[in-house]
Amino acid sequence: MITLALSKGRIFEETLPLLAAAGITVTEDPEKSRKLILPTNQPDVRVVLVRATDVPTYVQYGGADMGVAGKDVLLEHGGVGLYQPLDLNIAKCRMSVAVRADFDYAAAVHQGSRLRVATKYTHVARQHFADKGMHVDLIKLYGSMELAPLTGLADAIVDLVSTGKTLKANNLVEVEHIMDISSRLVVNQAALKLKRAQLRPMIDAFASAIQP
Ligand code: PRT
Ligand code: MG
Repeated sequence: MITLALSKGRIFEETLPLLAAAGITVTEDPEKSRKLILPTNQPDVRVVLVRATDVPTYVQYGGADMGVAGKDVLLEHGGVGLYQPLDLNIAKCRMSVAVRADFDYAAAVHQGSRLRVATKYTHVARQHFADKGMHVDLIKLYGSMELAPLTGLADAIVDLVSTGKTLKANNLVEVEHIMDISSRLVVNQAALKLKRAQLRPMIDAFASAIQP
């Protein structure tokens, strides 16, 4: 049995064409079903639905043989024990620093002010500001980062941006682009050895279907 860990929503949707290239069709709709284990047209392949941030953990400990996770999630997880053979070029976005539209970020940086930064991505944020030689106080949040500058919780946020509509709707502006983000295929290293005959052709099929 091959178990593939996916998160509901954009990662699930955007992984479907790659699965199709490997001849795999998920036979139940996760938005309609309450099942957490979804069967496929291949009796020896199943999909488990987990939170996006839990995908690397499932694969690391062998709860799943493979999974699809955002670079953001992998950088925070650390990638220990994971083989990352492919950038699938899906669920693309960027990680950015954003502030309230009326906040003069450039001046604050120039003056060396100690900024409060709220984010779910503390590892990436710490590295980014350390590289710039900036002193920041990081505040860990688990969601709705956009609210932090609006309520005075923080001066800035580090968050993912795709269309920019969420920032705009909350009167925030992007002031720094930290990195581009896409999702990767992650494989359990032991599974790759033990189930190589099944996994290798799937990985190759995914590779052949990656859109530029
Ligand atoms: O939503 P949930 O709390 O369950 O978990 P999650 O947010 O970790 O999962 P999900 O499915 O939303 O995201 C999975 C992966 O998709 C992330 O790890 C990213 O790699 C990738 N991805 C791509 C995004 C976005 N685009 C994105 N726009 N993840 C989140 N967003 C959010 C962003 O955080 C912000 O709140 O969408 C909002 C901004 O979108 P725009 O279009 O308004 O700019
Ligand atoms: Mg989300």
